[in-house]
Amino acid sequence: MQKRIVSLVLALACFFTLAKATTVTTSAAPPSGFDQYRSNIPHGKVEEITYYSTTTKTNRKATVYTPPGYTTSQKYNVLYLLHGIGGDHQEWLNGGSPQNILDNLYAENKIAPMIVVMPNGRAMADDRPIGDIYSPEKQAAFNNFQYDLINDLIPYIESKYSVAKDRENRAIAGLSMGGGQALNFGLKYMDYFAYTGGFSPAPNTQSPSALVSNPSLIREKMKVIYISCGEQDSLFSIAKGVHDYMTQVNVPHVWYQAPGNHDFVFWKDSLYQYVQLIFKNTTTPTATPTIPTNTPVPTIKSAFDKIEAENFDSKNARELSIIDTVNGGKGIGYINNGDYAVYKSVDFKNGANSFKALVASSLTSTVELRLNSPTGTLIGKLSISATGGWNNYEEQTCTISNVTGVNDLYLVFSGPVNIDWFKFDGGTNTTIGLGDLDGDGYVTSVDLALLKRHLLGMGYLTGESLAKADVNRDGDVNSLDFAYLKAAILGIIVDSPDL
Ligand code: FER
Repeated sequence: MQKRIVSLVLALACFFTLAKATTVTTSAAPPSGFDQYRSNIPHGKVEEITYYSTTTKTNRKATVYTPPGYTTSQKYNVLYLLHGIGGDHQEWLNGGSPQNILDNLYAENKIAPMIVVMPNGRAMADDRPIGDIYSPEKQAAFNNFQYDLINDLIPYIESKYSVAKDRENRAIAGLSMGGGQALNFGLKYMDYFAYTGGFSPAPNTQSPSALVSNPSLIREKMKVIYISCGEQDSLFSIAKGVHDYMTQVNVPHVWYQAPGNHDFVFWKDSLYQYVQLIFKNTTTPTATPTIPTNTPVPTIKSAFDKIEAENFDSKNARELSIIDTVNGGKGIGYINNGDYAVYKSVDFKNGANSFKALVASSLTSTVELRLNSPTGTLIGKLSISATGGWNNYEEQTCTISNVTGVNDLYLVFSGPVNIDWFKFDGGTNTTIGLGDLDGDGYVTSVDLALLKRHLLGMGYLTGESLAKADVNRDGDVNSLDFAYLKAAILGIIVDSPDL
């Protein structure tokens, strides 16, 4: 059982890497069409609301998106999504297609249900973006909006919509001036918000040390802090400064930088990422960022195909190098006692029983085959007999035992040998790509949803997708697999077979 779990851990290694890191860099743009209207899916509803503000003593407007199938029999999370210096409550709707982005993500089962409230963040009597939009009064109104938000807008929304009212059900985010507001207010009113996102935050962002004046409290309370900025944005240094400072004082956050400008192309990408991070259940109340979705499953190679010796992922050796072999290919040579070479994510499927390598050597030596570390489980030992020369290649074999599933393979050498390729034999062909039920190359909440549907009898997995659902490889697809997969997606390393 232990080994099976190790397989899962390896299969999802990228998740765990990200779970520990405070920095996420992704070059993955959202899939094309992520912001386009799709006619064949359910749609949310967009409406304009008017509320009375005791802060400005005026009626103020906001745009509200309710998700597909909104019903008062359910309580919803709320995201407060803020605009930039030249915008108002319609800016996101006009430029950012948030309704399409969210509709599409709901259809793919990638986000938790949420209402999105897009207010006017310029809290002054005449809050239109007219005249000098940079004037000191207008900038002050962006700061003043915190009082409107806390005292007027949130109470209004919570009285008119079916809303869950805990801090863990409330998120804030914004672009540019709104990004500054989201960071300033999100980290100031942590009793109100457990998630904040600053997209290309503007100079209204507090200095990093003022913003993060209490790192330990932020660590304790915030579930997601997301900061992003396009690399060509003239305001890049503001976001980067906050990111660097948070890294320095050890405040977990998600940082997204990518080629991009101060525009909606970048903000739409940021929204797409941010909404997938928020309102995800974590099993502990401590503040760690939830795990980004769309993390690739590591490339897994079959143990039963020829593995070219020179394609090692890493090595521990002074001299070991890639050599030309007589057949025109490549191999490894210049090996000394104690050297090892590592081949990551080799899938032994249901088990191998022999090993074969094309080797050349004028001397005798041994190659130990070990799993997951240079001193890990010994699955076989190849005794190299002299082949009559460093260019006289011949196949030599040994028996193999004690291995199934995906493992990192360590070749541990006792002395010199040249190796062209190697492979294993004797396994039966079971499935790779554990947990990736829909076969899209990623293990995501979509896969979890498919498994859940299967277990509830709503949509039956078959064939390869069923095999991939047996994440603990015990031969059954059941709620234990669901627990493992969920834990893996949440970034919890499960090392106990008893859960
Ligand atoms: C500034 C540059 C940009 C500034 C604000 C912005 C307050 C905001 C830009 C935006 O919201 O798009 O110097 O000062």
